[in-house]
Amino acid sequence: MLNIYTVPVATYCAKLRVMMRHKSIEWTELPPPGGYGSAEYKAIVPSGNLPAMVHDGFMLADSEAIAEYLNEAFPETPMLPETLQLRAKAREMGRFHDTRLEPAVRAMYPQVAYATRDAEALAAGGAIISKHLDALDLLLAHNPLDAETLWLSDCGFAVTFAWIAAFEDVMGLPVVWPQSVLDYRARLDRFEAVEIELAHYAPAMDDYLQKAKPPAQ
Ligand SMILES: N[C@@H](CCC(=O)N[C@@H](CS)C(=O)NCC(=O)O)C(=O)O
Repeated sequence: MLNIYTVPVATYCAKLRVMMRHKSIEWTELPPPGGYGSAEYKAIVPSGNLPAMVHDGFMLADSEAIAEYLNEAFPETPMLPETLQLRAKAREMGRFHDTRLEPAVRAMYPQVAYATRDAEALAAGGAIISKHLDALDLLLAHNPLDAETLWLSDCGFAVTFAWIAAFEDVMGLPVVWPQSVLDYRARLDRFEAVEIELAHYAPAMDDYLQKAKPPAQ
């Protein structure tokens, strides 16, 4: 039995759901018992982080550790390349997402609420995200991974691109997308697992983004 602890809006659980859908893994989603950061939850997941997993009694936290574990535990439809060097390149992309692009997008969460939004912070955040998208443009230009396959490293990008686009839409986040990144996003969105997950995730994103709207006159 595979239990995933999460909350509906969690980006990194959406990332995991993309991979679990792609590999046809069945899972049960649970809220952290006692709430996020509670002593009750830390008794199960000592770091208190989300997402976390318990698979047949084995607990693991951190989406990338979980994704790699599940990729091996459920070997059908492998999502890491066969050779040492290509696997390393896939991990390089995944780390770029988890440690650079997504944290820059997450840094914009405090700007979502219309009432307390700071125009300068929004502009500065957009510039940082654009800088990371430029770096991704270069990474993609040298990316040796087969473009017809959905890799572990693709799952986070598919979700984070949806957040960047939503932030552009609801709060005018100023972002410049290199054409190669737009093409990459379109390519990811064509995978069924990505399409299904983004449709499933949209209501949680919409709920979170309600506070971005100006008050009704
Ligand atoms: N790199 C982590 C990031 C996950 C993450 O940021 N989770 C948030 C909730 S959405 C969290 O647990 N924050 C509290 C903390 O880091 O202590 C992963 O991939 O799992």
